[in-house]
Amino acid sequence: MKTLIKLKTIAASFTLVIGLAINLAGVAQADFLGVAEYADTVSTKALYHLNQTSGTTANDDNSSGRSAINASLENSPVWTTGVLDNGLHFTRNSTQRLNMGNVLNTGSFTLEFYFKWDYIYTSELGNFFGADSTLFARGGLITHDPAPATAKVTFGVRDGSGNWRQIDGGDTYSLDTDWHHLAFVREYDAGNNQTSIRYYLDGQLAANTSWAGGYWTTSNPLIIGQTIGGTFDEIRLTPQALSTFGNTIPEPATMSIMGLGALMLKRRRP
Ligand SMILES: [Ca+2]
Repeated sequence: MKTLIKLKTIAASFTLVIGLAINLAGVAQADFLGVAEYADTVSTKALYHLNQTSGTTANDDNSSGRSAINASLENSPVWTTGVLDNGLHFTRNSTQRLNMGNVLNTGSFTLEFYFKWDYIYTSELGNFFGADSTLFARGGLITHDPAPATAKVTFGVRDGSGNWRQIDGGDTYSLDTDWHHLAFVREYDAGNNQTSIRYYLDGQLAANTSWAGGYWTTSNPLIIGQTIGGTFDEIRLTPQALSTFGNTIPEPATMSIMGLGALMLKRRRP
């Protein structure tokens, strides 16, 4: 009996070690999966679930009763499987894009989406989004590791003098070819005349900077895609600076340690 108990203890310890290893891997990878679509609210600017299968309009979910801002598919991006139901795919180095119109016209905003990068060539980079001509705000991939296929994300906006203020993904090659949640935030504090920009990967702050003064304004449309290759889903624009994003959970590897922990607790009961 003693031997059996000991074996059980060893087995439990072994399970713990394996579990921790899986958990650490999960933290390092930090993937998050969407578990539910965002609910539209009156404080949302635009929300695209991208669940259509055809057509050249991405319908804004304005079920809260606010005015709809439907977006236009230009140059034939392709409806495909997303992270939650359907999504929209853009071919690398093409002109395929989603035109959201003049929507980046608030001092503070949060643009977020799920993205699954097509890794095909080592030179494959590009913008997630941008505002045409003056490019007053943009986010994309600037460099990536040769192998495995991981890339560094950049986010920049022009300050009040027109100079670029840019953050580069916390100097880590953090984006791989799994689904990820990305959020780009500009916050303008009118009382202190201070502007901040932040980039979040899978709900975690990855890079930020701030400066005294304001920001460059534009009436150009917000364009999603156009150069980058990959699939977008669940695009949401909020005219506020968000720091939490609601509907994300740890990837299954991280969830597994929670399951293992629960199992261990159960087994330790007399
Ligand atoms: Ca979707």
